[in-house]
Amino acid sequence: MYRFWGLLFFAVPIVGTIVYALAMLGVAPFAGLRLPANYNQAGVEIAHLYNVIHGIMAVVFVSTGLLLGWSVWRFGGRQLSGGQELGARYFTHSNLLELTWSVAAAGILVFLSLYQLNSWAENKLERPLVEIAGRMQPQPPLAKVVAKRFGWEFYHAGPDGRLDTPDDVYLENLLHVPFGEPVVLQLESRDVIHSFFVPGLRLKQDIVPGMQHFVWFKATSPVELEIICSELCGWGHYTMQARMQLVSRSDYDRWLAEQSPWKGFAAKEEQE
Ligand SMILES: [Cu+2]
Repeated sequence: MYRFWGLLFFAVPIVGTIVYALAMLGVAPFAGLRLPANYNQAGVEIAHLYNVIHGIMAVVFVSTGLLLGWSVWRFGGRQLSGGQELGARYFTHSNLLELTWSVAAAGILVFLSLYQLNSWAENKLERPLVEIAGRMQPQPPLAKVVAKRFGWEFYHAGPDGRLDTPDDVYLENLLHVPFGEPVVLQLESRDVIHSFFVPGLRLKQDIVPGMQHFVWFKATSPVELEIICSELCGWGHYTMQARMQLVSRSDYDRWLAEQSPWKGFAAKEEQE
């Protein structure tokens, strides 16, 4: 019977590894477990970081799983010469053990934080710059994304290029974005913590109520991508899905001019 439990424990790392390998090889139905194709210029680098972290996790997961299975297989139900069952040795404390796993975990975290330093700076700290009035300034957001329970509001800056003005174009659960250029989005939440996740761009950012977050990316193709919330935010969390429509810059400008509730406003201003 103990052998049976040992086999079950062995199955966890082995089946886990096989499923992971099948998913990575794109074998149906496991292919759906991996990330969709990447359409962000920085996505290759971010996907590489995912893989490094997965690699470290895989070593820990497989080695502890095998060790556990082997322990149950080897020692489970063994009897001493007197017929008494061999029990586990119990001790309350071991400084050496505590130190070992604390230092090992800290070492991995320090390595990861140093390893991703440049990617983090590029993708989370250094917002793209543009020249405004002769000075290089942080690029203004193309649209404001407002997360709420349970959906997404998208306010596209109108032809004046500014947010929170009357020419903004509002859409529910559909975001229009030009591809082939850096795009900045401003993220806000109406209620609780949400997380803006676009798997096809390898882009994810938590949204904390009362704060403004900015994300940026450079999409490569005219595709439609899925936007989801990846922070459990209530009973309807799973329904927080939206689409991101990537279009060319000229199509975007035309669409914006057509949709803007104040169309003609800018033209009239120019005439005066
Ligand atoms: Cu949410």
